[in-house]
Amino acid sequence: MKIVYDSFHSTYRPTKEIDNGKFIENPEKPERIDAIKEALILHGFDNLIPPSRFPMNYVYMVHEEAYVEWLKAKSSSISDGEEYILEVFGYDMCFDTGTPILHNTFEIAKRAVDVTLTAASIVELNANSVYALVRPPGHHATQNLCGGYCYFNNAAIAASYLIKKGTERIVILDLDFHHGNGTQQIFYNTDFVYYISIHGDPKIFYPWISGKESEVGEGAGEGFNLNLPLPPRADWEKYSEALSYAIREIRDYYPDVLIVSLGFDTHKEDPVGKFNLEDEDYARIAKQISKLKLPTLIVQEGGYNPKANASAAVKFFSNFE
Ligand code: SP5
Ligand code: ZN
Repeated sequence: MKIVYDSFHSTYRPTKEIDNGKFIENPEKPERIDAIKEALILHGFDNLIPPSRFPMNYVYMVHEEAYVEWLKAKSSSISDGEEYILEVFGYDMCFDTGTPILHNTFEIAKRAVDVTLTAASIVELNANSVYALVRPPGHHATQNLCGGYCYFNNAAIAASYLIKKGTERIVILDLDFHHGNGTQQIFYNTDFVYYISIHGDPKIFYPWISGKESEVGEGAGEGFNLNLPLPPRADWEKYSEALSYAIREIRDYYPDVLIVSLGFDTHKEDPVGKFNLEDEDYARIAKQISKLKLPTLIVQEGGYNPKANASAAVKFFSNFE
């Protein structure tokens, strides 16, 4: 397993967000990712690759110029130590109050894109699986809005990169606890990318605005968007039904590359997600995915308990070929 990792992420430390009108601690912290890195190294995964730099045009394949410019200008207007949280919806290009802008948000979000594109470029050269161990996450970021701790949609940018390089069919399998509203939006009307997501039912859980089974894609994309919402406290018994269904869909579609948006906020010890998966279940998930024998790019999304992230990641990658 090749892992692409950039230690620079640890300089990015948002501290707060607004939930229910109150400031709460922001759980999207460096420790989430570093706990995974340390645990994987301890278990013999020592193939850590630093990112190369990629030009901004790959970001522009997914995100609107006005949004990218806004994020850049907003970041540089914030002084070191300050955090800006959305004030005026529709003026600020963010859809929630959980996604602060710091002085280095733009730079760090671009570095996460570089990590993901480096991983994508290795998959392209025929490695069977590569892990982009990144933060901040990406799957909530839409064409022109940040949200859910996400600024640039790492997985969507990787998919667009691979398509530009000649890959014709891609599946993005999103296993984060939350629906990837951004990734769905970006590819909703195209059949190049088939988006499949298993997540907490948006009638109850963030992001609320998307993730229903009835969202199947439109135009050329009709039939290339599959949402599999699950109830609170779903355990392996419930989860595995949805996963088996998703795996069958992927096998039938037979993509050239599989991208997995992997969130460990499905773990029962996660403070944000509300599923009941256990360490051993991540071994089962990995086995089912690697049985597909597809070139696979795994992109880190959520997961907010560093200890649970670490044990889930060790189980996952020890069982992934
Ligand atoms: C990438 C990712 O996992 N983003 C997740 C963002 C989740 N934001 C949490 C929203 C919290 C909702 N709080 C519910 C109200 C209970 N007080
Ligand atoms: Zn999540």
